[in-house]
Amino acid sequence: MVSIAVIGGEGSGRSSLASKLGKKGNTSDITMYDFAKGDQILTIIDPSGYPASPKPLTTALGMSEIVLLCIPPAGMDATSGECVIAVDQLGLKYGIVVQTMSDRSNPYELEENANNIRSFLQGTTARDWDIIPVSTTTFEGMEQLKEAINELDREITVQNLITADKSPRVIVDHSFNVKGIGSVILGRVIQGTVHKHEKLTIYPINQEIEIRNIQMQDVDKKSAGPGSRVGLSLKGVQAKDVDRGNIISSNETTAKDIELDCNVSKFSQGLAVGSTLHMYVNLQSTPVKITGITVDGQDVGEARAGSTCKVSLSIGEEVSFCSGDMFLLTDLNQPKQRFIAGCKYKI
Ligand SMILES: Nc1nc2c(ncn2[C@@H]2O[C@H](COP(=O)(O)OP(=O)(O)OP(=O)(O)O)[C@@H](O)[C@H]2O)c(=O)[nH]1
Ligand SMILES: [Mg+2]
Repeated sequence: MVSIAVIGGEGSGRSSLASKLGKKGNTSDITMYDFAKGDQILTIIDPSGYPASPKPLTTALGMSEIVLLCIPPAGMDATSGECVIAVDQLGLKYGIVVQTMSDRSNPYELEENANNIRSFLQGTTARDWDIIPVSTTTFEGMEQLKEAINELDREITVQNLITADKSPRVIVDHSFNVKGIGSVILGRVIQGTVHKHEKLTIYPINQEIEIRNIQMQDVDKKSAGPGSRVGLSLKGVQAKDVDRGNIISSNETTAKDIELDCNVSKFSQGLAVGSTLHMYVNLQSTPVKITGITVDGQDVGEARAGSTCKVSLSIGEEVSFCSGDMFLLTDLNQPKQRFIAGCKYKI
């Protein structure tokens, strides 16, 4: 069971690829596709509202373990560059570059593009990703792509098991009321294992809940381990009070003012005290104001592109997170590259 974000620039073939990997389901600013055959279960997420807004991209990435980066025959552009920067700042390691619409290309162009892609990915978390030419019209490369996804899926499953005994964390991506059942959320277990009848808290609204029932692929389960996509029915909270980005857990930090360790992107204008940015953490999203920057313990007014610093942020609303979670700082007014910094919270 693995979740896959299909990302890339406008018209890069994302939706065509997603629709060949699974069956279309829920649509909002992201579109979900499902595939289930035997014990292979894939959830594919197309950030349909990107690049107009960066939020669908951060949502899709926040919901996924594998990234498919779509690059059309025209090659990389500013938007695919922005996608790579987001992947790198979030520290995402598992992915594949898909050279889409390969039927419209030729071996020389594909090879030249692959070389350009490899050089752009150097020094990023995507540096070792396979590059696979795929056509959704002739199906060239589809089998190879599916095999590469399976291989990553196996690797991720092994990694996930390491966290199975940690305290559970479920990131909510949908919530609704079901007649006769009550509040139901859809989400992903990103750590630990959730059990039926377990009592946990939903953050940041800080509401105690009990897990009444667990479903995976519409089948009732007693528990769900790390990496599972789950539907949970909850006692103790109303669906209307639950938002995308809420976290079901036993131990989150909730704050409005925080200090983060920050890597400022070399493809940015840097950071400045007093500026207002947008912050994404897991599936939460909120405006933030930079109230302070320190470099080597010294207060400074600015941090240069490509540098590291500590930033103090005043957040528009309470957010919940754990040590090690990745935060993205975004400048929505930048015309080309909006992801300014990747940050980490350390206790
Ligand atoms: N020949 C060919 N055309 C393709 C292929 N994949 C996509 N296309 C076409 O390319 C165009 C863009 O594909 P989409 O899948 O809509 O791309 P997208 O990235 O979802 O585009 P937006 O959501 O509009 O940004 C469409 O007209 C597709 O029919 C392919 O493998 N071969
Ligand atoms: Mg699309």
